[in-house]
Amino acid sequence: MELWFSEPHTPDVKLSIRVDKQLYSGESEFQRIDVFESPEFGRILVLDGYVMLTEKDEFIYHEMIVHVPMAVHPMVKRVLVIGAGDGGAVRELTRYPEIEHIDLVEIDEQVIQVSMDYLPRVSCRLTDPRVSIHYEDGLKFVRSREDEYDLIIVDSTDPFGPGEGLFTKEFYGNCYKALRQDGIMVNQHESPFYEADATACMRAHKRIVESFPISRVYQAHIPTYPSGHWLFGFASKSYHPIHDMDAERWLKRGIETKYYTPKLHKGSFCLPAYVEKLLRKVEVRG
Ligand code: AG3
Repeated sequence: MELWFSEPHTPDVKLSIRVDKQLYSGESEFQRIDVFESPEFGRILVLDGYVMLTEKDEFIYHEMIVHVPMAVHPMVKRVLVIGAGDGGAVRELTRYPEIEHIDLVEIDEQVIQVSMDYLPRVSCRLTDPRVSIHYEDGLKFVRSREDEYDLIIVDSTDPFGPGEGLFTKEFYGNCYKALRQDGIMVNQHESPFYEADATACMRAHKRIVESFPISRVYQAHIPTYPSGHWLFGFASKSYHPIHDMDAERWLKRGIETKYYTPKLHKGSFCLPAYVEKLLRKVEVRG
């Protein structure tokens, strides 16, 4: 008998991955959590039916959400990570010795537990002494923070369900306030390709543009996400994502990556014409 996991990407398109077995299935207070084992992608973490990561391609997402801002900001000491209970973003962050403290805010304790139990290659640095885990709603957590972080990473789910609040104007405004005067915020920005995702993407971009003086979008190819073409947002109070990126400084650290390179960093901000057009539509301040 063949077992397949499918995620609908639109009402008319789905991605199916053959699985050997289901390793975990549970219902938390917030969502359904599943873990599968598959021959092509290794283990797969699924929340409410949506692929969050697979062992085979998670390096792309996690390297791009972490190393891009880290190569721009000259001295990151305090980081806030919102969502990301799988620990992938934290794993990449802990490779930087200059980072002194990481607050990880995850609403769902069960996601962290399941990742620790079934995804050790991703969650392996959640026990780093610099990491404090808070089981809280990210939206509420940032409300009370001011002038505290050099970098905020918003590693949310899609803009519905528990992650919805992490795409609001209020949230981005509070992130701005929680950042120091030269802070950077990066967020997972959905895909520009299918209509519903593109709408979410434009909505998020509009709100970020209204909240930060510098706001750019960059891209990566993530095979298991809808359309495979994924965007990230780079929002900043003072640093420019390309002009302030110091390739030499980053390379000197000797961090070994599988996807990210300073050269790719620059290229990732060069967007296809149709994506530029989509974003431009909402960039007019008003
Ligand atoms: N968070 C963003 C996943 C979005 C995927 N969407 C989908 N499959 N429809 C990933 C969390 C990784 N730390």
